[in-house]
Amino acid sequence: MVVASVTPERNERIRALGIPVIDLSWRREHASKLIMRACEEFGFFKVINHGVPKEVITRMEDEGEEFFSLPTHEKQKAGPASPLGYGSRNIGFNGDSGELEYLLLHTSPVSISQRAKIICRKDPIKFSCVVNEYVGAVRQLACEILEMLAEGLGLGEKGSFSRLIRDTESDSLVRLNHYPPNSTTGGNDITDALGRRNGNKIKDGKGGRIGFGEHSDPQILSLLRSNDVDGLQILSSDHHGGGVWVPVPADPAAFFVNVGDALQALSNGRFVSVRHRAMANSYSPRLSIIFFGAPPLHAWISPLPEMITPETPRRYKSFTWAEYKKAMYSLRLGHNRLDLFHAD
Ligand code: GA4
Repeated sequence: MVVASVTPERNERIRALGIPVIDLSWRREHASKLIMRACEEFGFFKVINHGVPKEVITRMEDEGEEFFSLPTHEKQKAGPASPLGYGSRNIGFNGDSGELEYLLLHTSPVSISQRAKIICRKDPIKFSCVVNEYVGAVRQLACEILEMLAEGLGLGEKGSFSRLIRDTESDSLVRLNHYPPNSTTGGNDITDALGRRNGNKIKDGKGGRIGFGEHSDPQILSLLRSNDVDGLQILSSDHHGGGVWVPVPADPAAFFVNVGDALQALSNGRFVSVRHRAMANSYSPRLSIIFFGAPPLHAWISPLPEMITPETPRRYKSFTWAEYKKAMYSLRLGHNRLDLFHAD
Protein backbone atom coordinates (compact mmCIF):
# COMPACT_ATOMS: atom_id res chain seq x y z
CA MET A 1 0.00 0.00 0.00
CA VAL A 2 1.30 3.45 -0.83
CA VAL A 3 0.53 6.04 1.82
CA ALA A 4 1.26 9.48 0.38
CA SER A 5 3.32 11.84 2.57
CA VAL A 6 2.52 9.96 5.77
CA THR A 7 5.53 10.36 8.02
CA PRO A 8 6.16 9.85 11.72
CA GLU A 9 6.71 13.61 11.96
CA ARG A 10 3.19 14.15 10.78
CA ASN A 11 1.86 12.20 13.72
CA GLU A 12 4.19 13.95 16.16
CA ARG A 13 3.01 17.33 14.96
CA ILE A 14 -0.66 16.57 15.13
CA ARG A 15 -0.29 15.25 18.66
CA ALA A 16 1.88 18.09 19.85
CA LEU A 17 0.02 20.95 18.20
CA GLY A 18 -3.46 19.45 17.79
CA ILE A 19 -5.63 19.62 14.72
CA PRO A 20 -4.61 22.55 12.45
CA VAL A 21 -7.05 25.43 12.88
CA ILE A 22 -7.40 27.96 10.08
CA ASP A 23 -9.14 31.25 10.71
CA LEU A 24 -10.56 32.43 7.40
CA SER A 25 -10.48 36.04 8.59
CA TRP A 26 -6.68 35.90 8.45
CA ARG A 27 -4.79 37.44 5.56
CA ARG A 28 -5.54 35.29 2.50
CA GLU A 29 -1.91 34.35 1.72
CA HIS A 30 -1.33 33.33 5.33
CA ALA A 31 -4.51 31.22 5.54
CA SER A 32 -3.72 29.73 2.14
CA LYS A 33 -0.23 28.66 3.22
CA LEU A 34 -1.59 26.93 6.33
CA ILE A 35 -4.37 25.21 4.40
CA MET A 36 -1.77 23.92 1.92
CA ARG A 37 0.37 22.57 4.71
CA ALA A 38 -2.57 20.90 6.47
CA CYS A 39 -3.67 19.21 3.23
CA GLU A 40 -0.13 17.97 2.53
CA GLU A 41 0.59 16.72 6.04
CA PHE A 42 -2.76 15.47 7.35
CA GLY A 43 -5.44 15.95 4.71
CA PHE A 44 -7.46 17.46 7.53
CA PHE A 45 -8.05 20.79 9.28
CA LYS A 46 -10.65 22.88 11.03
CA VAL A 47 -11.94 26.26 9.79
CA ILE A 48 -13.34 29.02 11.94
CA ASN A 49 -14.82 32.36 10.87
CA HIS A 50 -15.91 30.46 7.78
CA GLY A 51 -18.74 32.77 6.77
CA VAL A 52 -21.56 30.20 6.74
CA PRO A 53 -24.36 32.03 8.60
CA LYS A 54 -25.33 30.53 11.95
CA GLU A 55 -29.06 30.62 11.07
CA VAL A 56 -28.42 28.57 7.92
CA ILE A 57 -26.70 25.92 10.04
CA THR A 58 -29.34 25.99 12.77
CA ARG A 59 -32.20 25.62 10.29
CA MET A 60 -30.49 22.61 8.68
CA GLU A 61 -29.77 21.04 12.06
CA ASP A 62 -33.39 21.55 13.14
CA GLU A 63 -34.66 19.78 10.01
CA GLY A 64 -32.32 16.89 10.76
CA GLU A 65 -33.41 16.64 14.39
CA GLU A 66 -37.06 16.79 13.42
CA PHE A 67 -36.64 14.02 10.87
CA PHE A 68 -34.72 11.69 13.17
CA SER A 69 -37.28 12.18 15.95
CA LEU A 70 -40.08 10.79 13.73
CA PRO A 71 -41.40 7.28 14.48
CA THR A 72 -39.32 4.55 12.80
CA HIS A 73 -42.09 3.60 10.34
CA GLU A 74 -42.28 7.23 9.13
CA LYS A 75 -38.50 7.46 8.59
CA GLN A 76 -38.50 4.14 6.78
CA LYS A 77 -40.77 5.60 4.10
CA ALA A 78 -37.68 7.55 2.95
CA GLY A 79 -35.58 4.40 2.72
CA PRO A 80 -33.86 2.05 2.42
CA ALA A 81 -30.83 4.04 1.25
CA SER A 82 -29.92 2.75 -2.22
CA PRO A 83 -27.59 4.63 -1.84
CA LEU A 84 -29.68 7.82 -1.39
CA GLY A 85 -32.46 8.21 1.18
CA TYR A 86 -32.88 7.05 4.75
CA GLY A 87 -30.64 4.30 6.05
CA SER A 88 -30.30 2.66 9.42
CA ARG A 89 -27.18 0.68 10.34
CA ASN A 90 -26.43 -0.59 6.83
CA ILE A 91 -23.68 1.30 4.99
CA GLY A 92 -23.18 0.71 1.27
CA PHE A 93 -23.99 -2.60 -0.37
CA ASN A 94 -21.22 -4.92 0.79
CA GLY A 95 -22.03 -5.79 4.38
CA ASP A 96 -20.72 -2.74 6.25
CA SER A 97 -22.76 -1.48 9.16
CA GLY A 98 -22.56 1.16 11.84
CA GLU A 99 -24.35 2.38 14.92
CA LEU A 100 -26.22 5.15 13.22
CA GLU A 101 -29.15 6.19 11.11
CA TYR A 102 -28.73 8.66 8.27
CA LEU A 103 -30.19 10.61 5.40
CA LEU A 104 -28.13 10.75 2.25
CA LEU A 105 -29.15 13.30 -0.39
CA HIS A 106 -27.91 14.38 -3.79
CA THR A 107 -27.41 18.16 -3.80
CA SER A 108 -29.11 18.98 -7.11
CA PRO A 109 -32.19 21.14 -6.37
CA VAL A 110 -34.41 18.82 -8.44
CA SER A 111 -33.33 15.78 -6.47
CA ILE A 112 -33.77 17.62 -3.15
CA SER A 113 -37.31 18.73 -3.96
CA GLN A 114 -38.30 15.20 -5.04
CA ARG A 115 -36.88 13.64 -1.84
CA ALA A 116 -38.40 16.40 0.33
CA LYS A 117 -41.90 15.15 -0.50
CA ILE A 118 -41.10 11.82 1.16
CA ILE A 119 -38.77 13.03 3.91
CA CYS A 120 -40.84 15.93 5.14
CA ARG A 121 -44.53 15.46 4.34
CA LYS A 122 -45.41 18.24 6.77
CA ASP A 123 -43.61 20.98 4.81
CA PRO A 124 -41.56 19.74 1.84
CA ILE A 125 -41.07 23.23 0.43
CA LYS A 126 -39.49 24.47 3.65
CA PHE A 127 -37.29 21.36 3.82
CA SER A 128 -36.06 21.95 0.24
CA CYS A 129 -35.35 25.62 0.93
CA VAL A 130 -33.38 24.87 4.07
CA VAL A 131 -31.28 22.16 2.42
CA ASN A 132 -30.65 24.22 -0.73
CA GLU A 133 -29.59 27.19 1.34
CA TYR A 134 -27.22 25.07 3.44
CA VAL A 135 -25.75 23.33 0.41
CA GLY A 136 -25.25 26.67 -1.37
CA ALA A 137 -23.36 28.21 1.56
CA VAL A 138 -21.20 25.17 2.24
CA ARG A 139 -20.44 24.61 -1.44
CA GLN A 140 -19.25 28.22 -1.59
CA LEU A 141 -16.95 27.62 1.40
CA ALA A 142 -15.60 24.45 -0.23
CA CYS A 143 -14.90 26.38 -3.45
CA GLU A 144 -13.05 29.12 -1.58
CA ILE A 145 -10.84 26.54 0.10
CA LEU A 146 -10.20 24.77 -3.22
CA GLU A 147 -9.29 28.09 -4.83
CA MET A 148 -6.81 28.82 -2.06
CA LEU A 149 -5.28 25.39 -2.69
CA ALA A 150 -5.01 26.06 -6.43
CA GLU A 151 -3.32 29.39 -5.69
CA GLY A 152 -1.01 27.75 -3.16
CA LEU A 153 0.09 25.24 -5.80
CA GLY A 154 0.74 28.10 -8.21
CA LEU A 155 -1.74 26.77 -10.77
CA GLY A 156 -2.52 29.22 -13.55
CA GLU A 157 -6.24 28.50 -13.25
CA LYS A 158 -7.57 29.09 -9.73
CA GLY A 159 -10.77 27.22 -10.60
CA SER A 160 -8.89 24.01 -11.47
CA PHE A 161 -10.49 22.15 -8.52
CA SER A 162 -13.48 24.32 -7.60
CA ARG A 163 -15.02 24.30 -11.11
CA LEU A 164 -15.72 20.58 -10.65
CA ILE A 165 -18.01 21.11 -7.68
CA ARG A 166 -19.49 24.38 -8.97
CA ASP A 167 -20.63 22.57 -12.12
CA THR A 168 -24.44 22.28 -12.24
CA GLU A 169 -23.95 18.57 -12.91
CA SER A 170 -21.71 18.11 -9.87
CA ASP A 171 -22.43 14.80 -8.10
CA SER A 172 -22.02 16.37 -4.64
CA LEU A 173 -23.92 14.84 -1.72
CA VAL A 174 -25.07 15.92 1.69
CA ARG A 175 -25.37 13.45 4.54
CA LEU A 176 -27.00 13.79 7.95
CA ASN A 177 -25.76 11.22 10.44
CA HIS A 178 -27.57 10.57 13.71
CA TYR A 179 -25.76 8.51 16.32
CA PRO A 180 -28.26 7.79 19.09
CA PRO A 181 -26.96 7.38 22.62
CA ASN A 182 -26.34 3.78 23.47
CA SER A 183 -28.78 1.99 25.74
CA THR A 184 -27.25 2.13 29.21
CA THR A 185 -29.19 -0.92 30.34
CA GLY A 186 -27.18 -4.12 30.71
CA GLY A 187 -28.21 -7.59 29.57
CA ASN A 188 -28.68 -9.01 26.10
CA ASP A 189 -32.39 -8.64 25.64
CA ILE A 190 -32.65 -4.88 25.36
CA THR A 191 -33.42 -3.37 21.97
CA ASP A 192 -32.39 0.27 21.60
CA ALA A 193 -33.37 3.15 19.31
CA LEU A 194 -31.80 1.54 16.23
CA GLY A 195 -33.25 -1.87 16.96
CA ARG A 196 -29.79 -3.06 18.08
CA ARG A 197 -29.65 -5.84 20.61
CA ASN A 198 -26.95 -5.42 23.24
CA GLY A 199 -23.75 -7.32 22.53
CA ASN A 200 -23.94 -6.81 18.77
CA LYS A 201 -21.49 -3.89 18.48
CA ILE A 202 -18.28 -3.22 16.57
CA LYS A 203 -15.43 -2.38 18.96
CA ASP A 204 -12.15 -0.51 18.42
CA GLY A 205 -10.04 -2.96 20.48
CA LYS A 206 -9.91 -0.57 23.45
CA GLY A 207 -13.50 -0.89 24.60
CA GLY A 208 -14.76 1.97 22.40
CA ARG A 209 -17.64 1.30 20.02
CA ILE A 210 -17.34 2.33 16.41
CA GLY A 211 -20.29 4.30 15.05
CA PHE A 212 -19.05 4.61 11.43
CA GLY A 213 -15.99 2.59 10.46
CA GLU A 214 -12.61 3.63 9.13
CA HIS A 215 -12.60 4.98 5.57
CA SER A 216 -11.46 7.79 3.33
CA ASP A 217 -14.01 9.93 1.48
CA PRO A 218 -14.01 9.25 -2.26
CA GLN A 219 -14.89 12.81 -3.36
CA ILE A 220 -12.77 15.99 -3.72
CA LEU A 221 -13.38 17.74 -0.42
CA SER A 222 -15.69 17.03 2.54
CA LEU A 223 -16.93 19.62 5.02
CA LEU A 224 -18.29 18.24 8.27
CA ARG A 225 -20.10 20.04 11.01
CA SER A 226 -21.55 18.45 14.13
CA ASN A 227 -23.33 19.31 17.34
CA ASP A 228 -21.24 19.50 20.51
CA VAL A 229 -20.82 15.73 20.90
CA ASP A 230 -17.36 14.21 20.27
CA GLY A 231 -16.86 11.14 18.13
CA LEU A 232 -14.78 12.00 15.05
CA GLN A 233 -11.26 10.54 14.89
CA ILE A 234 -8.59 10.79 12.20
CA LEU A 235 -5.83 8.27 11.51
CA SER A 236 -2.24 9.39 11.80
CA SER A 237 0.85 7.22 11.36
CA ASP A 238 3.21 6.26 14.21
CA HIS A 239 6.96 5.54 14.25
CA HIS A 240 6.42 1.88 13.45
CA GLY A 241 4.41 2.42 10.29
CA GLY A 242 1.19 1.70 12.16
CA GLY A 243 -1.67 4.07 12.79
CA VAL A 244 -2.75 6.17 15.74
CA TRP A 245 -6.30 7.42 16.07
CA VAL A 246 -6.42 11.11 16.96
CA PRO A 247 -9.71 12.28 18.50
CA VAL A 248 -11.10 15.51 17.08
CA PRO A 249 -12.92 17.48 19.80
CA ALA A 250 -16.36 18.66 18.65
CA ASP A 251 -16.77 22.32 17.78
CA PRO A 252 -20.25 23.26 16.60
CA ALA A 253 -19.04 26.69 15.45
CA ALA A 254 -16.45 25.23 13.07
CA PHE A 255 -16.29 23.13 9.93
CA PHE A 256 -13.89 20.20 9.70
CA VAL A 257 -12.47 19.80 6.23
CA ASN A 258 -10.96 16.70 4.76
CA VAL A 259 -9.23 15.91 1.51
CA GLY A 260 -10.94 13.14 -0.47
CA ASP A 261 -9.49 10.51 -2.81
CA ALA A 262 -10.27 12.54 -5.95
CA LEU A 263 -8.23 15.52 -4.71
CA GLN A 264 -5.35 13.21 -3.84
CA ALA A 265 -5.44 11.96 -7.43
CA LEU A 266 -5.82 15.44 -9.00
CA SER A 267 -2.86 16.71 -6.96
CA ASN A 268 -0.81 13.63 -7.90
CA GLY A 269 -0.57 12.63 -4.23
CA ARG A 270 0.55 16.04 -2.94
CA PHE A 271 -2.64 16.34 -0.85
CA VAL A 272 -3.57 13.27 1.18
CA SER A 273 -6.99 11.73 1.59
CA VAL A 274 -7.31 11.22 5.35
CA ARG A 275 -8.71 8.04 6.88
CA HIS A 276 -11.25 8.75 9.58
CA ARG A 277 -14.06 7.17 11.58
CA ALA A 278 -16.75 8.11 14.10
CA MET A 279 -17.03 6.57 17.54
CA ALA A 280 -20.43 5.91 19.08
CA ASN A 281 -21.05 8.00 22.15
CA SER A 282 -22.86 6.45 25.09
CA TYR A 283 -24.36 9.55 26.61
CA SER A 284 -25.70 12.03 24.10
CA PRO A 285 -27.03 11.87 20.57
CA ARG A 286 -24.53 13.07 17.95
CA LEU A 287 -25.75 14.78 14.78
CA SER A 288 -23.25 15.46 12.03
CA ILE A 289 -23.89 17.01 8.63
CA ILE A 290 -21.37 16.42 5.87
CA PHE A 291 -21.14 18.00 2.44
CA PHE A 292 -19.18 15.87 -0.03
CA GLY A 293 -17.97 18.01 -2.94
CA ALA A 294 -17.80 15.82 -6.05
CA PRO A 295 -17.26 16.26 -9.81
CA PRO A 296 -19.89 15.53 -12.47
CA LEU A 297 -20.14 11.83 -13.36
CA HIS A 298 -18.50 12.31 -16.79
CA ALA A 299 -15.59 14.45 -15.45
CA TRP A 300 -12.08 13.06 -15.82
CA ILE A 301 -9.97 12.79 -12.68
CA SER A 302 -6.39 13.01 -13.77
CA PRO A 303 -3.28 14.37 -12.04
CA LEU A 304 -2.95 18.01 -13.15
CA PRO A 305 -0.07 18.43 -15.66
CA GLU A 306 1.59 20.99 -13.32
CA MET A 307 1.78 18.31 -10.63
CA ILE A 308 3.77 15.89 -12.80
CA THR A 309 7.51 16.59 -12.72
CA PRO A 310 10.70 14.49 -13.01
CA GLU A 311 10.84 14.48 -9.17
CA THR A 312 7.15 13.65 -8.82
CA PRO A 313 6.23 11.35 -11.72
CA ARG A 314 2.62 10.54 -12.47
CA ARG A 315 1.14 8.42 -9.69
CA TYR A 316 -2.43 7.87 -10.86
CA LYS A 317 -4.16 6.83 -14.05
CA SER A 318 -6.94 8.97 -15.49
CA PHE A 319 -10.43 7.84 -14.62
CA THR A 320 -13.92 9.31 -14.73
CA TRP A 321 -15.83 10.00 -11.53
CA ALA A 322 -18.43 7.46 -12.75
CA GLU A 323 -15.71 4.78 -12.96
CA TYR A 324 -14.47 5.62 -9.49
CA LYS A 325 -18.00 5.43 -8.08
CA LYS A 326 -18.53 2.05 -9.67
CA ALA A 327 -15.36 0.77 -7.99
CA MET A 328 -16.25 2.28 -4.62
CA TYR A 329 -19.72 0.76 -4.50
CA SER A 330 -18.28 -2.66 -5.30
CA LEU A 331 -15.83 -2.48 -2.36
CA ARG A 332 -16.01 -2.42 1.42
CA LEU A 333 -16.05 0.88 3.31
CA GLY A 334 -12.47 0.62 4.56
CA HIS A 335 -10.89 -0.34 1.23
CA ASN A 336 -7.93 1.73 -0.01
CA ARG A 337 -9.72 2.09 -3.32
CA LEU A 338 -7.41 4.73 -4.84
CA ASP A 339 -4.62 2.13 -4.85
CA LEU A 340 -6.49 0.40 -7.70
CA PHE A 341 -5.86 3.45 -9.89
CA HIS A 342 -2.09 3.72 -9.52
CA ALA A 343 -0.18 4.43 -12.70
CA ASP A 344 1.92 1.42 -13.74
C1 GA4 B 1 -17.99 7.16 2.44
C2 GA4 B 1 -18.22 8.69 2.37
C3 GA4 B 1 -19.70 9.06 2.20
O1 GA4 B 1 -20.37 8.92 3.45
C4 GA4 B 1 -20.40 8.17 1.14
C5 GA4 B 1 -20.29 6.73 1.61
C6 GA4 B 1 -20.97 5.68 0.73
C7 GA4 B 1 -22.39 5.35 1.23
O2 GA4 B 1 -22.64 5.37 2.46
O3 GA4 B 1 -23.22 5.05 0.38
C8 GA4 B 1 -20.02 4.45 0.74
C9 GA4 B 1 -18.67 4.98 1.34
C10 GA4 B 1 -18.83 6.47 1.38
C11 GA4 B 1 -17.45 4.54 0.50
C12 GA4 B 1 -17.52 3.07 -0.03
C13 GA4 B 1 -18.94 2.63 -0.35
C14 GA4 B 1 -19.79 3.86 -0.65
C15 GA4 B 1 -20.47 3.22 1.48
C16 GA4 B 1 -19.59 2.16 0.92
C17 GA4 B 1 -19.36 1.02 1.52
C18 GA4 B 1 -21.80 8.66 0.87
C19 GA4 B 1 -19.55 8.08 -0.08
O4 GA4 B 1 -19.63 8.77 -1.08
O5 GA4 B 1 -18.64 7.06 0.06
